Amino acid sequence: MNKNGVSEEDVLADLAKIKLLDTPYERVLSSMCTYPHPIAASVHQDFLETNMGDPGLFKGTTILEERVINLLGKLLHKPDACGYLSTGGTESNIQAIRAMKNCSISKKPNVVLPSSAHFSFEKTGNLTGVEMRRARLDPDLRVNIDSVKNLIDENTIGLVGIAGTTEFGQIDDIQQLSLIAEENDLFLHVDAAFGGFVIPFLEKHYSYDFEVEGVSSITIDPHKMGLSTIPSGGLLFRDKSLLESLSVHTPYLTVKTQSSLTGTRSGAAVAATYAVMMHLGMDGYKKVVDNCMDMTRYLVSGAKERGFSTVIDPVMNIVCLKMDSPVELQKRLLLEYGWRVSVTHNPQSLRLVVMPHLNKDIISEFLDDLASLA
Ligand code: 0PR
Repeated sequence: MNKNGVSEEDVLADLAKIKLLDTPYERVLSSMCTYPHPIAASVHQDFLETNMGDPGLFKGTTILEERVINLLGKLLHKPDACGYLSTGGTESNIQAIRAMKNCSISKKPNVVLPSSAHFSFEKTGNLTGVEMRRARLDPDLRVNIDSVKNLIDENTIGLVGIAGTTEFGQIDDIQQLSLIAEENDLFLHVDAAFGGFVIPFLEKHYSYDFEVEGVSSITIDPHKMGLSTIPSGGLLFRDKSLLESLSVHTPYLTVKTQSSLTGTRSGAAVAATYAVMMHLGMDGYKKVVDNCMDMTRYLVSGAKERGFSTVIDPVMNIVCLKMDSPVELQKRLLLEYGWRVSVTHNPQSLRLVVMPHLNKDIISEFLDDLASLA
């Protein structure tokens, strides 16, 4: 740091220049995040100093968190679910597995999860010491139920299902997983980090949340399709005992225990999440998802017209185009046109996430650029 401070004007000019290096979302088809809704952005600003790590000091913001958990619980068919707002899907997944471990007696615990599970479960395994056993997928990229059954042994403490896989946007058969969990007396965690704000608003009904009896916990991220500010992740439990198993004593705080992984925690994101969920309501989110699905269909038909085909018919707003060497194309799309796309490896494809920051003009331009290179 300099001895003398720099003028506010100079600092802001410096920041504005550096921010130009960030990719504007209008060129991004690889992200599961987007511009926060304006109400979330402005409320975030109003609550910047609040800290959910010491809730006794911020009683108002704590009420907002309780309300958000209630709103998320209603969205997931369990208004009395308990939980908290985390920093995102990674923290929620870590905590869900940690809770399973804390409520089990096995000395060498393992969890069976789809091989499509997000890489946060690799971190989870490393941190918790719980072995992550990856079940293979069916051709439609949902987890293979026999493979899950075969991996269960006397040290298995739980299962994981994904409702909106990161790469392909596929939804595992949560009802089947629930039956296996109940038969074997296992916990079942559903990772709906992305899908949680999409699936309830799709035309087709999927049973994937607390509506399914065996589901014990759910990850759902407001900072993805919930249009809230970063960091806003959700972790909800059916039973209090799982959440309580995460609590530690906090001798010098305004409260006696804390269950979150982080200590100091953003109340701004809590307030922002409350604001956007209240403001949009079910109808507002339905419009957001309808728009994304409309753009998804537009992208798929445009891609097909240009000779491409999809790995699966998109279930949600993620499109994967079959490709022999997607990495090469990914590089050229960036270098020649400035597009950010991602790739999948198994099977190989060019992966496009159709977020609310896109529109049909952007998609048409992208498709023309793609066709010119392929
Ligand atoms: N679970 C699922 C199903 C996810 O898709 C993700 C993230 C997580 C958990 C972890 O969530 P956090 O990143 O909030 O901890 N999925 C995206 C990914 O890793 C996140 C992302 C967002 C990636 C924006 C890129 C990006 O620009 O691919």
